This record gives sequence, C-alpha cells and structure tokens, in this order.
Amino acid sequence: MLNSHQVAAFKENGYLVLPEFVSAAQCRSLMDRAGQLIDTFDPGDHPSIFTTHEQRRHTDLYFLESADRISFFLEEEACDGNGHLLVPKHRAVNKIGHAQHDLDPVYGQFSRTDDLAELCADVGFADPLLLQSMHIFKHPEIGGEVTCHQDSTFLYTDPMTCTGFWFALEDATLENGCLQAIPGGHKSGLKSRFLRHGTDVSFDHEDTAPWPMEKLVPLEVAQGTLIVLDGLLPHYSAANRSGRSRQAYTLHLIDGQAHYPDDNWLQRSPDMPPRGFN
Ligand SMILES: O=C(O)CCC(=O)C(=O)O
Repeated sequence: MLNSHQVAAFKENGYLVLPEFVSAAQCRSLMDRAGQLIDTFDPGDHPSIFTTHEQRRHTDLYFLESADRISFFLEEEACDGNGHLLVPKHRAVNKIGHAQHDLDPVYGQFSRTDDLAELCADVGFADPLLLQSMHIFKHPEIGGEVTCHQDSTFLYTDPMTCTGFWFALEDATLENGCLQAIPGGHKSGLKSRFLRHGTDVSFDHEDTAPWPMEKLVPLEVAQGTLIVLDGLLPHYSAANRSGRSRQAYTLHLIDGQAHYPDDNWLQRSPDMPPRGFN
C-alpha cells in the first residue's frame, strides 16, 4: 500500500495524507447511514453534550458506557442551558461513537478492508485492533472546535501504539474546520493522560506547557482522502463558522501486543473485545 518514501514521511512528520483512498460513493454511504441512525435517535432520552474544552468536559455515564455501543453526542451550541435542542436533531449531533464499526454493517464494511489491513502492516502493526470509531459532523455555523490533543492521551497503550485513520467524507478546508497538525510534534512525548476512576475521569498532566499553536499546519483535503495520524501527533480543528458541512469518519487502532490499561476511559465489556480485520 505504502512505498518506502511514504513510510519515512509518516515516521518523520507523524502524519500521512493519502488522497482518493475511498470513493465518493463510499463516503456517501456512510453519511446516508449516519442520517438513518440519527432518525432513530431520541435526543430527549439522554442529552449528552460533547466538548473538548477541558474545563467544560462533563463526562457523563452515557459517554463512559459508549465503548461498545452506537451513541449520539450533541453539539454544545445546538443546546440551551437545559440540554434542549435549539436546532433540528440532524443538525445537532456532534458525533456518533464509539463502536459502529463493530455493530453496524455499513460502518463495518467501510472499516474492515484489505487496503486498511495492508496499511496497518506498512506502518508497523503486528496485531491491529479496531478499538474506536467516530462519525464527526462539524455542522455549518455551529460545528465545535476540537482543542489541540494527542490521541494517545485518550487511548494509551504501553508501549504507545494508538494510530488514527481520519477519512474526509466531505472536502475539508480551513474555512469549514479541516484538521491541523504540528509536523514532527509526535517526537516530543505524551503530554497527558485521560484517566478513569470508576465513573469519574481526570487529566494527569506530565507537561502543562501550552501547545505551540503557531506550529500547526492546515491539512486541507478533498473528499475521500485518508489522513493517518500517529497517536502522539498534536492535532486540532477549528470551529466551523462557514455555511459548508465538514463530515469525517475516524478509526482508532491499537496493537493487541501492547498493554491496554484498565484506567483508560474507553473499556470494552469482556463479551465484546476489540477485533482486528477478520
Ligand atoms: O475531526 C476533527 O475535527 C477532529 C478529530 C480528531 O481530533 C480525532 O479523531 O482525534
């Protein structure tokens, strides 16, 4: 799948951009499926707002129990102070996660392909496990910012093996909140861990210095592009204040040969362990 230059660029930069990795029809099928899933979602049941702002991140039981479910999280600006929707529900969902790749056939087909299995081998996986999936909406005008972070903060393994596959389901530009990343930033180690203590969570900071945001470079990409992200790479996306939607689908993988601690927030139940590509 990858040539030696691409593997070297991934090791050097901490990310790799692969245009036209999936077709427009595949992107459409995932966006249509997300729409159908939202049809079945009753936001009155469990209004769970998602924000990446550390001080406002109230991580409820609905979030903590979403590791092996298909759950819906709402956009902060789509709700009033009581969690009631200010916009129609199809415009209010910030993301769907975190196990649709295992539970839904359309997401399953998109997520388990020979191309992705080959890519995993190329970037050094021995036993790739598809741990987490997210359909991220970034709706026009209200799509929220994703603060700068490293994915290994949330999906830590020893040694660190977390790798993100970020698929542009629509064109992503600076205007509608494309990914931004700090090239080579994965070489500076892990800044913090997000820890779970029963039904409580906290950040454990190794390094409290602010991210050097001036080093972020925009990764503007066309629909169908796959961006591979090292779990240590600092990355960010701005709020979408434009009139154009920016949907993305992410998969986060870990290596089954590494230790997955039980104080990570995301814990699969014993009867639904993460699976590889088979
Ligand atoms: O899609 C985005 O805007 C951010 C996604 C992200 O940071 C992630 O998947 O880790």
